This record gives sequence, structure tokens and C-alpha cells, in this order.
Amino acid sequence: MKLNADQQEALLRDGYAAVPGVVPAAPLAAALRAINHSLGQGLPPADLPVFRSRSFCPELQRAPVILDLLRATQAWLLAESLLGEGSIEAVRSGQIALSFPQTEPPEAPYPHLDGLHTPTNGVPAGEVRSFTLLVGVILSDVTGPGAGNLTVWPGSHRLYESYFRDNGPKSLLGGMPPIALPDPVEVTGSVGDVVLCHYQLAHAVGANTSPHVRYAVYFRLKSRGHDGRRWECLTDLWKEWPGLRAR
Ligand SMILES: O=C(O)CCC(=O)C(=O)O
Repeated sequence: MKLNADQQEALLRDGYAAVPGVVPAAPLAAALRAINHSLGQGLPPADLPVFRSRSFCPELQRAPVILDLLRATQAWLLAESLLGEGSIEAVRSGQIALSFPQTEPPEAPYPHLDGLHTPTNGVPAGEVRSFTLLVGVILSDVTGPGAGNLTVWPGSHRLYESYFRDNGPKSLLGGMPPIALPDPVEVTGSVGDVVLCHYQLAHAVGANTSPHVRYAVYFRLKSRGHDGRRWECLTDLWKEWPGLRAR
């Protein structure tokens, strides 16, 4: 399974591409069942800030029922078509990303790159835990805005690449590059769709003023040896993407 020409173009230009109908019904149902069972055990309110920034249902993050959404489906072949067959480090956990309906008025989302220290995300200060490709599996329909959508700033990956070329990649240790970004887009999709994002794409979770919980699972994939190349990748966006460079 490969991206079609439009999807490849979207990934290059915008930094993300949505691919419909990648994950079949059985693994989706198994994952949702496990997640909902876990939620039925109760959510300790004190843990919510960490759950939001790391993962809900932490006991499931390494469970086959979650990992199989990626490793036992075409999602893995899509990732290999981009990063190279046999070129992806083993993926040992997924992030169970839930967005519950809010009662307060929506606020504008704040763009971030993953792997920068925050008080709740477990990343130590002074480190950047980058990766290559974010694979999002949509577990509940997100058909319009305001439903806890993955929100992205299209093209921000290229703007940041220029910024890091001018200011040095380690400037990221000081926080998000202070540059103006284009308007954000709330990504929509249906159960079983996959969203592929370049690491360097600014993103956030959007407000959820819908009546429904938004369910998604995210996997953070590294090209083999990424940690040794992480700073170079910030100034050379497609260094670890032979499937896109070869087009
Ligand atoms: O929940 C989402 O859709 C986005 C989550 C996110 O921004 C993140 O985990 O870095």
C-alpha cells in the first residue's frame, strides 16, 4: 500500500496527509472495546493532566490490541512506503488520545511540536525527543470542526525548517520557534482513516464542543538511527523519507 500522488503532494506541501479506510473493522472494534473497558474502571481526576499530555489508558499503550492497529494493518505498509522497508525502529507503544466534550467556551488551540519538555509530558528539560512520522488512527468519526479534531498548521514544517537553518536546530531547546504561522486546519476523518504527519508539523488538539468523545491512537515512528540524526533532520525535512525523496 502506498500514498497516491495527491496524498504524497499533500504530505510534502502541507506536512500531513489523510488516507481513508486503512484500518479494518475488527482491530478497530477490539481497540475500542479495550479502551472503553478501561474507561469503565474509572478515571482518577488527579491523573487527567498526565493522561491528556501522555496517554489515556496507560496500561493499554503496549498491549497488542493497540499495537496491532499499526503493526497488523496496512498502516505499517504505508509507513514503510515512506520511510523504507525494514527502516523503521520497533514501535513499542501507542498514545491513546481521547478528547472529551468541554463545557467551557472554546479557545484557540496553541501549536506545538512533540517531544519538548512540559510539566506533565515526562520529557526532561534540555532534551528534544523528536521522531520521524506521526501516524494517527481515527477510532471515532470526526466529520466536522469543533469535535476535538487533530488541528494542524499546514506548511509549518517548511517554515520551521527555514527557521532552524537560520537560527540553528538547537534553538528548539528554547521552545517553539517564534514565527507567524498560517491559519490552522481541523482535520476531519472517519473511523479507520489514518493521518500521517511529519514530525515537524505544528499541531494541537482542537476544542471539543460536540456531544461525543473523540477517540484516536497515535504512533510516533522513528527511522532507524534517528536519535543520532535528530538535529540534522530539523534542517533537512525529508532526510529520513526515501519513499518521498525518490518520487
Ligand atoms: O489528540 C490529538 O488529536 C492531538 C494530540 C497532540 O497534539 C499530541 O499528543 O501531541
